[in-house]
Amino acid sequence: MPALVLLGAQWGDEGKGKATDLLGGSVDYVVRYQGGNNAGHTVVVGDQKYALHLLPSGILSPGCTPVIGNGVVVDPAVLLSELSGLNDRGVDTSKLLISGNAHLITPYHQTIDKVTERFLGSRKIGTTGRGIGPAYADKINRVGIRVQDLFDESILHQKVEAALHEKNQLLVKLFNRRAISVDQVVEEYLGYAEQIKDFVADTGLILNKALDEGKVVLMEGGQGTLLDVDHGTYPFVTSSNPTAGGACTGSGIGPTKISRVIGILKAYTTRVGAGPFPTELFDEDGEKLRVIGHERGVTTGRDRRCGWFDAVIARYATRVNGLTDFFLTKLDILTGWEQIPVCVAYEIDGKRVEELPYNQSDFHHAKPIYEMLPGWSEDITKAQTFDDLPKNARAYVKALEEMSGAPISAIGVGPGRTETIEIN
Ligand code: 2SA
Ligand code: GDP
Ligand code: MG
Repeated sequence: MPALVLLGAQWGDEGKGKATDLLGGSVDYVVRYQGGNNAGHTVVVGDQKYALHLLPSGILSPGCTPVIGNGVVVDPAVLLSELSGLNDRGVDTSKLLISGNAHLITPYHQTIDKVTERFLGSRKIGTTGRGIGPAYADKINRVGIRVQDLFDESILHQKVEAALHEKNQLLVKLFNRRAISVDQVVEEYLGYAEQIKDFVADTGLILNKALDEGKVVLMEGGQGTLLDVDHGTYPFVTSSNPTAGGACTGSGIGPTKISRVIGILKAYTTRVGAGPFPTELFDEDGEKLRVIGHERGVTTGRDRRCGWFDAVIARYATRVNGLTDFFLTKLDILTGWEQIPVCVAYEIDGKRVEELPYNQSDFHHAKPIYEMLPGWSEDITKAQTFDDLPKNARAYVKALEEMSGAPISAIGVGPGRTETIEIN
């Protein structure tokens, strides 16, 4: 089992943090390959709850080296505060490695993120406001600042100046804001250089050498498949590739090294931010899922939109990621419904559609076609094996597996590490 990928199969918040932590004890490296501190990955260890944003969830597994790959956008202020928060709680963070090629988020990216959203008004994306999109835009536009640039003052100055040239005009003329001072940004960022220099490395080389030595590398995705800038519900997406291909470009590990791609799949569906969501519920069932499932953004505290399981999306995730298996999470939240609707296809303009429509307008018009599955009322949070689950819960899992196109290898019945059923 050389390299494996773990990613969100829906719109994020499927329980990737818990799943990564579960595997953390049996892998040598955990790598974040995209996104930044827009992510909110929750890990519950005993009575301790951790919310990780930028750091890989593997940082909580003592034998594991956490890595921030080249595909991540790093806000150094957030990085340092997350590290000190963990240190205060007794977590050893000294093994962290950060790619020198990762791009930096700066305060001007956050400003642009927020003013752009305001400017879009009702067409806004509902971003986390962390500067993620503008930082990736600069990367693609070749005016980004990389971690390695922090260690050469003159280069840093030149690059910040180049990056701010157009932005300041935009801020002043279009958004009626004050121009941002190049010197101030440079001074602030030079201050971070000293504090992070010991973590910075050629992570692509280190990871490939480790794989050659037979070590195991887990790549942990942020957000989810439907938030992918290429394969998601564009423009209502994040600005990176959470899908499996992103694991290669964002870590420097080639596809032939990857033997397993796990999709984390919630037993129902949630979304935070704007954009189409065919199975979204606006009734008391939706409210019940939100309350019982504690569906609230880990980074922004926003309420998540909730809906029934959508098998069209799950099949799509299997296809675009080449998934080998799924971890099904939060099955316990569905306890107590007499019947559970599952979306098996869409109706678009009077026609039944089995595949995710690639045309965005079609997706906006898609109406879910539901099949009703019988529910269960027994408490399942203590179940340790598949056979411990009530008959209808087993049937629900089997039905989802059949519809989703890949085997389910683990089932979450609670937030804790041990509240997991592993299936061989
Ligand atoms: P951005 O900030 O540019 O990445 O926002 C673009 C869209 O991506 C969504 N997005 C997320 N969706 C689910 N979970 C995320 N992480 C946090 C969490 C979210 C939070 O774990 O709860 O706290 O609000 C995440 N990050 C980005 C975002 O909502 C936009 O739709
Ligand atoms: P991530 O972004 O994919 O890591 O997911 P989040 O941490 O944003 O949201 C998932 C939430 O569900 C967290 O509060 C987890 O602790 C919790 N969770 C994960 N798996 C399970 C499960 O099987 N059952 C229950 N009840 N909670 C779970
Ligand atoms: Mg999350």
